[in-house]
Amino acid sequence: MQRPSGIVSPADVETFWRDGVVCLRGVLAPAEVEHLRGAVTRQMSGLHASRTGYDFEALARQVWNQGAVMDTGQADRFDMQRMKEMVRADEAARPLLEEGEETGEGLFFYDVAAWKHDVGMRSVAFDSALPRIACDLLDAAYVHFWEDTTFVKAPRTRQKTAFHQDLAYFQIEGDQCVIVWMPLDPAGLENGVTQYVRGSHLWGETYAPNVFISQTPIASSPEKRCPDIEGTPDKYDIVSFDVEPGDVIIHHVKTVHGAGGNLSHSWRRAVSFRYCGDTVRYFNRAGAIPQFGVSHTLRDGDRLFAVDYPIVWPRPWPELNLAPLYEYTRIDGTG
Ligand SMILES: O=C(O)CCC(=O)C(=O)O
Repeated sequence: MQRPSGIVSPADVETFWRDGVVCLRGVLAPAEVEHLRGAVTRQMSGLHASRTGYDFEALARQVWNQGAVMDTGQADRFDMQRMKEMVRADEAARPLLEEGEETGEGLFFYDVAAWKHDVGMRSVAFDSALPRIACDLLDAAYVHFWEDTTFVKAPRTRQKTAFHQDLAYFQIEGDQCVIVWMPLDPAGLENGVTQYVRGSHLWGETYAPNVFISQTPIASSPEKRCPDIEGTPDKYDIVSFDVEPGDVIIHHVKTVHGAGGNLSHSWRRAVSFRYCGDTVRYFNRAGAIPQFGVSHTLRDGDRLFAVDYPIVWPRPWPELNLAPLYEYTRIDGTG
């Protein structure tokens, strides 16, 4: 049944703050799921020409292969050669692969910031029930949209997503921030649904970003390495949910999480949205992953008032659709 727009129950709020993660069923309408699928299909179609799209499984093969020259096509958001050197220099690094035969058919597609050019993605990010849900969970006065990220694992993808904490990936200070993970296909452990370390948002730690395909921390981050969750899973209270398109899993920005590969015959497409509340401040932290196409001039400590981080809840009036207003916003800051 469709959840009434934007309503989270007190039990949902309690679960979120206790566990650092909550699964809400039937939040997105079928048409909204279709918008996301369309956006992801367009992103994937452009992989070879894209500046922001990567196949992390192919890159992982190159990282572990001594001779390989890193080939990222047109994508220039990460210095992959540097990343390869970082992983090589890390004595604890190991490939994070599901056991099984290497078929070469896998694909771990990663892309960001489709909201800037894809009205379907933008309409779900801005005009679905999600902004209000984020605002209610965070008990925020208002919420900004920070960014969308796409994570697709094709059938026969062995590459796992290394466990990590999101906070130090972002140029923010404060933890009034949620990440909404939306499956576009039925997802469970067999095809790589996300897994969360329950209560890890309360550990009082900030962990360095890692490179997703290995636990190797980004060298420029001053934060400590995330514990080896994959290597010692029994030590942790790891939770996951079997989900259908339309369901959403929302985690706190400090909740440690990761995902398996996808050895099943079905796709595991997912989009993830990040929302920040009013107490979050801009912080250009060392080691954070550079954002694509931002034009702001925010300084550390500033509130997130910038065209790059639209306020998406509350709306000037509840029925106003915000997505069309951003058609006219140039993302490169020149117009
Ligand atoms: O889908 C995945 O593999 C990872 C998702 C994730 O890390 C996130 O949404 O923050």
